[in-house]
Order: sequence, then structure tokens, then C-alpha cells
Amino acid sequence: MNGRLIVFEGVEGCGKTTQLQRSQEWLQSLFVAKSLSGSLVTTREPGGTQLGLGLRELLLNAEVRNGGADATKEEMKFSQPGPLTELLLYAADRAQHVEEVLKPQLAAGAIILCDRYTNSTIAYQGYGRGFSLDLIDQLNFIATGGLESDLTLWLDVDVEVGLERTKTRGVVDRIEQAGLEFHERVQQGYTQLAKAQPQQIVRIDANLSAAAVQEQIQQILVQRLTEWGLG
Ligand code: Z5A
Repeated sequence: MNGRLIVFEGVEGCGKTTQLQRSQEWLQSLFVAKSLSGSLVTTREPGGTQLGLGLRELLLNAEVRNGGADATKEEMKFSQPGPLTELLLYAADRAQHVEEVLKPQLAAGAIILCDRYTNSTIAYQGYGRGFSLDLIDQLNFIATGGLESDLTLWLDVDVEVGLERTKTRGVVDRIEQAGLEFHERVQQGYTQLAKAQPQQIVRIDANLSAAAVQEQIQQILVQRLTEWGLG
């Protein structure tokens, strides 16, 4: 594979989407300034393919599809994927995404900016929901064929700060509704992952202003692009 896969990770409201967009704009102008020819691709999980968009809807908006606030408790219970179904749907979304988007784009030499990847499953379904980490590693391997990120930017925000930010959006999805302890466990998952893989997962202090977070990310990207011979 000639391209590079850069993943943005973190708990809700850490600012991934904001920073991915800013990084794309910044990299685009850098490519122009340096007359670099490679393409820049942005994508996400779940929902980076047409099929994945359907899976995303099933995973995150079950109650909206089933009558929203008017649905009875019983309707809600059966309209939502159970924990195992959820785990398998994320794996299915990833398998499709890797085959349809990531592998071909990397083979074509693209720099890919991806909102969430395998570490989300470890953090949310492993640490958050309590599935065995070995099982998740196996599923991740099956779904990706072993394709790993070249760099993961972990936007480390205090859980309560992140959840507060997402509240301002109004619409709250299924995982966002999970309790504070759930999100604390997810955060612990990211902390452990970053400790175990310091070269691959770089911690960014995401409690700061969007501009200050952007500055940290750009510093890391400059360093890595140079190492990759793209700087
Ligand atoms: N999930 C999973 O469980 N297992 C898996 O394997 C995968 C995913 C792949 C959807 O992910 C869900 O899927 C997610 C985990 C689960 N759980 N939930 N819910 P998603 O990435 O699509 O959704 P999200 O995690 O909820 O991200 P988000 O809501 O899009 O937030 P974000 O990308 O981290 O932040 P943002 O949209 O850039 O910013 C949120 C708000 O904060 C917004 O108003 C910004 O203007 C503001 N913001 C951003 N940065 C700042 C700073 N620095 N200061 C102040 N305010 C800021």
C-alpha cells in the first residue's frame, strides 16, 4: 500500500469531526503549496460507504426509526440492536469500508483521514460494553484483513466536557444516551491503548480551544509527513 491512513479517535464531543475537517483544509493547501500530486480522502466509521450509511442508521438511530419519543418502552427494547448485534454491525460496516474505500484508496496513494476505526470498537464495545478484548482483536482482524492505521490521533477530552459539547447539538443518539460510567470506561480504553502503542497513537489535549487543538495536530502531521517523505 502506498498511501497513508490517519485516524481520529476519542469520546463523544472530543472534536474529531471539527479537527478532521480543519486538517483536510490545511493539508489540501499544503499539497497545493508543495505541488504534491496525491489525493486526500476523508471518510468515517460507521457510514463510510453506501451500505455503511444504512448500518449507521440501524446502529445509532433505532428509536428515531421506530416512532421516536412516541414509541413505547417495549417497542424501543426490540427496535434497538443488542450488544452482540451492535458489535457485529460495526464489524460488518468496517469490512465493507476497508474493501470498498480504504484498500483501493491506499493502493492509489491517497492520504486518508478517517473519523474512527478499530480502536473505537476496542474502547466502546470492549471497555464500554465489556466484550472480551481478544474477541474484538479477532473481529477487527477479520474485518480489516490486518490493515492498521499509520497514525491515530487520540483527542483526549474530559468525558463531561465532551458530553456537554454534544448537548448543544440538540439531537442525542443511542450511545450518547448511555450513562457517564459507560463513557468513563470508554475513556479508560483509549488511555490504555495510547499507553500500549505510543508510536502509533498520539495523544492530543482536546480540552483546549479548537485552534489550540488544531495547532497540536498540525505539529504531529508535519513531523509524520516528513518521516513519510511527504513533507
Ligand atoms: N462506535 C462504536 O461504538 N464502535 C465502533 O466501532 C465505531 C463507532 C466505529 C458514532 O460515532 C458512534 O459510534 C459513537 C461511537 C460509536 N458514539 N456515539 N454516539 P461518531 O464519531 O459519528 O459520533 P460521535 O462520537 O458522537 O462524534 P461527534 O458527536 O460527531 O463528536 P466529535 O466528532 O467528537 O466532535 P465535533 O462534532 O467536532 O464537535 C462537537 C461539538 O463541540 C460541536 O458543537 C463543536 O463545534 C464543538 N467543539 C469542537 N471542538 C471544540 C473545542 N476544542 N472546544 C469547544 N467546542 C468544541
